[in-house]
Amino acid sequence: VGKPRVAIVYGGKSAEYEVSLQTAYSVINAINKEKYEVIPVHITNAGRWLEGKPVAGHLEYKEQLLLDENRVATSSNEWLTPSTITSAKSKPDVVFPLLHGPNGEDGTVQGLFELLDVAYVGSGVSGSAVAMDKVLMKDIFKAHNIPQVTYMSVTKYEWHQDQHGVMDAIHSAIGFPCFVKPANLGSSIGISKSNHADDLMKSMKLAFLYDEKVVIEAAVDAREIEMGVIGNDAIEVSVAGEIIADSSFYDYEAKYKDGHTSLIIPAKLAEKTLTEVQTLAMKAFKALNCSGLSRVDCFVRKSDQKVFVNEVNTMPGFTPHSMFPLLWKNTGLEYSALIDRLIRLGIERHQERSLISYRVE
Ligand code: G1L
Repeated sequence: VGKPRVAIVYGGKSAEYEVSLQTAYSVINAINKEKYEVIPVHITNAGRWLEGKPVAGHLEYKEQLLLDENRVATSSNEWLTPSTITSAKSKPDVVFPLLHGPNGEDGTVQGLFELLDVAYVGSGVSGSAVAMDKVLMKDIFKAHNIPQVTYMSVTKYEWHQDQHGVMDAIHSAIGFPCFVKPANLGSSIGISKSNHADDLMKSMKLAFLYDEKVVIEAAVDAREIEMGVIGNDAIEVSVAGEIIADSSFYDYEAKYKDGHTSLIIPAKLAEKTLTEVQTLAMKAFKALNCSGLSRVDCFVRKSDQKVFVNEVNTMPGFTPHSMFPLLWKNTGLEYSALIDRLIRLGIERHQERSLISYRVE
């Protein structure tokens, strides 16, 4: 019996292409190659899947992950085509999908792996899909009585039907200041803050450039606290970390996207508040049917320390310098050990599910 084969899938047709490549580079260099056979799979910008040779040693440059098409066997991506589901020739034992955006984080890639009956790291179809849609996510939190800030959602259709009616509804249900966000984007693109009714029209138009559905949230004066959750049925939560945004950046995107933030780990929180956010993080993970891992982002209101969940990210930043791995490092799980743990969780989930899958004897 050889080593388990781990396929690291990265690239893809999204704006996060570069981040994905950088993350794959970090993961491949950190993964225990004595224990696993590591196979790089590059999804090019054009959407082609290229499978490389197993990575034996340390990668010097991330450009090595581009896998020049000339050096790839034509049959290399056979396991990805539905007609070869049953031919296990090059099928990996587990896939590590480092993909973001419309083709990687909304459950579609997870669905492909389900059809191929291959284990993968992270949440399944429903957890991935729901966490990608802020409205679905919030509606589920509501059904579970999970505390969150006041919100409402508007579709582009409703907006075009009656802009002034929608503006009035936001005014009375949410008030100001509020955040206006496209429902479906993982990053901060299209998000803006409205301090007055005058800003709202502009914020709504901006958000609708990026999605058919928009969510409007009350802005609370709060600290931003994040935790990592790992596990399948039995789950564990990390220490809490705090994001401090550079207040000199007015623009939401500049503030959060371009690294104008600092991370404080562990966050300075009262024992009682820490327990509250950690319990909330695990509840949110369960409510969304997550598995493997998620980063749960919360608010702690400054005036009274009340805690709210903000969102759950099933595919958080994952370089050694990202919040999620740093939280676990601080909790006692180093990057390599974290990767090993997530791979085993992916395999375990697949094994458990295959035992109950539509078996007729
Ligand atoms: F496979 C995991 F572990 F579930 C996983 C998948 C994707 C962890 C983290 C990520 N992150 C991303 O894909 C990214 C959006 C940060 C680009 Cl690399």
